Amino acid sequence: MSTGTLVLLRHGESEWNALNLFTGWVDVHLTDKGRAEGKRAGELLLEHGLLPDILYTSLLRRAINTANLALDAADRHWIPVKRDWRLNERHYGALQGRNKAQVKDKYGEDQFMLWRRSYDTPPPEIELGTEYSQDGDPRYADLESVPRTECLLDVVTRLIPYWESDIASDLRAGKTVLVAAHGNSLRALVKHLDGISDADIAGLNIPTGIPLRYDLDDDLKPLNPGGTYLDPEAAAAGAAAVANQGAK
Ligand code: DG2
Repeated sequence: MSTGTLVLLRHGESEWNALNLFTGWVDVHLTDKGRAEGKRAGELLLEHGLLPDILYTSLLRRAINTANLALDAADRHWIPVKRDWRLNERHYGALQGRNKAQVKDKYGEDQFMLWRRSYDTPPPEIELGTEYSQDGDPRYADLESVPRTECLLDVVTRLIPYWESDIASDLRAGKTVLVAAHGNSLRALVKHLDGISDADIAGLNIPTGIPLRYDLDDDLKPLNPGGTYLDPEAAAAGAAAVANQGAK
């Protein structure tokens, strides 16, 4: 049996993406634009004959709802779903709920980029019991402790074992696998797939709502390194907008 196909999808624009706020594990809704992006993602899947056999999502509604809209548009709303916290966005610590441009102005470009894009420097920890912390949230009841901040290395550390134990098995079984997740959880996965260095991953930004296809060999190494966006022009514009998010 030949190896399946992987499709990565960052959720459509969220309310906090639109407000330029650090989001992390805060469970915000999609905007109308984000919902339209979800539907368009499904139309792209259909146009390219990329019909998912199984969906993986985080536990956050922006990824869950984007995937539902996409699968509905692709007539694949009925496929099995697996949801796991390990696909969640990276926990943005005490930055959750804060405006990106204001954080950049207050702490300077270097510190802002260190928190946002360095591989191993997490933002300051969020205080337990505050508005945007997730302690006590029932969806994380099985975790030994809910993160209070994470850097990208932490996301790689939690996500890759799940990739190996679950997602990779479905790909080895020849399935078309849709993974609906987030800017940084998908950066962690792409880093692993494409073997991107700790330094170079800083320059990689993932646009909202555009499916990214990976064809994989038997060792699950990409036959198309970097993947192939189903709408490359929109993806380039979207990635540039993400890179520029501190500027607004
Ligand atoms: C964004 C990513 O995550 O932000 O948490 O603010 O994909 O869930 O909207 P998403 C957030 P950056 O790391 O690009 O600033």
